[in-house]
Amino acid sequence: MSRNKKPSIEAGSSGSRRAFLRSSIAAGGALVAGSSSARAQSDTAITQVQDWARRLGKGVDRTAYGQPSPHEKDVVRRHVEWLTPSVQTAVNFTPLHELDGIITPNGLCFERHHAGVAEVEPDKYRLMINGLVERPLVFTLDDLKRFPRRNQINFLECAANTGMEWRGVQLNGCQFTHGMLHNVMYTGVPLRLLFEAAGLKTSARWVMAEGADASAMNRSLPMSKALDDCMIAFKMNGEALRPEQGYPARLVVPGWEGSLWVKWIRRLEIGDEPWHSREETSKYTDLLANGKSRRFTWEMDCKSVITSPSPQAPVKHKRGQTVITGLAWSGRGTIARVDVSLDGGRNWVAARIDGPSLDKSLHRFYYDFDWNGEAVLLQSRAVDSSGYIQPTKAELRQVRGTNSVYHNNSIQTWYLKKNGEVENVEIS
Ligand SMILES: Nc1nc2c(c(=O)[nH]1)N[C@H]1C(S)=C(S)[C@@H](COP(=O)(O)O)O[C@H]1N2
Ligand SMILES: [Mo]
Repeated sequence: MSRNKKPSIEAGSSGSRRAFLRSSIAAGGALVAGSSSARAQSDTAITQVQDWARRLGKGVDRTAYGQPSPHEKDVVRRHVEWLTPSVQTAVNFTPLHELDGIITPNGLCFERHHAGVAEVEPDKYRLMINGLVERPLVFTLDDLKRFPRRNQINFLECAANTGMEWRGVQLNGCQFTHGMLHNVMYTGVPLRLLFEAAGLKTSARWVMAEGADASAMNRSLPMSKALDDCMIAFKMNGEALRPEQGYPARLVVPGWEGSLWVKWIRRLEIGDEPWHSREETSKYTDLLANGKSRRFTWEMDCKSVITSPSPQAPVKHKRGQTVITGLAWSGRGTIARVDVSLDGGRNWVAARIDGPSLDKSLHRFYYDFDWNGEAVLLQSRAVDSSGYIQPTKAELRQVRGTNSVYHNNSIQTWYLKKNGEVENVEIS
């Protein structure tokens, strides 16, 4: 499947590159002003009074939940037909190419279920803490809402995100290659407070988090992480969790792989060793080149992707001022810098990070450039606050082989063609 495309693109020296950038900024301004002034003389969309200004607008909606403009009807989650044999053991993908900033709107957060969306009744919702505790406890939702709350913005990435690209290029669009990712502000109760209420025994080392859905999805979590920054969330971006995201409550495990973020959470059992459940043995382990499996790859490595231009977000103009934008994130902290390459990784220029730089949260970056209309091999490379540099696909394969599905955090290449179309390619 891999297509080793290597259009010949000149790699300029850094001196001439600086000169190019300087002149391109000036030229970019002129180009935009040029096309805009042509428009000012001939464009009836600005000279004529439009229909929407001739009559009163639609009245205030007095009851309903607000919806996006009908013109945005294509901004939706999508799935890949061959990937999901049933709608219950399924995944869909966040339309990253349509979004900006760092927050994922609730209705666009990708979903991953092992047994469909559990329809939990909030009145009958219960969370139990048992095992190595002084006082086993059962909380209602109202009980949980009486504990002191915390707000935090965190990304959730499924370990399988970009997994289909391990062996070669497969999917044309960052929605499909990178869209098992969302970034949400959660409101909830720190696990530490709930465990204090139950009283941990001195032998308490591990937590088993179990969901109320039919898969009873469960994972083992080390106590140190649980006490550090995990919480039971009941709100996302200010409103109640969506059913798809675990209504009425889910586990938040900042920076760690998505399968640990148990939805519809019903039980936290405290133990002194891990449980080695299905989702941490036969699944969510990494098969290495020597046939051995790596277990407990919890932290999500530093990663980035250009979200536009990208295969689903082609460039519509012929040349001139162009916004390159994307996302960068790391399970180990914040993003220190993002570099962008226009020539498949030979030369790099620093991108501009804009918006909040928060721990274990998506970061938004921009690179504003003057496109000369020629083919470009676009890449982004992130460096996190621990100093870790996002690897190339070749570097990752050297260490991990090609048997893996999970934890592919390699640099993505988009081939921007002269006609503005963008294709997913791999360069060697
Ligand atoms: N109870 C339960 N929790 C679950 C799952 C599940 O199937 N059941 N899927 C897990 C996986 S594999 C991922 S990647 C995330 C996905 O979270 P999302 O659906 O909010 O995107 O939830 C995790 N929590
Ligand atoms: Mo996942």
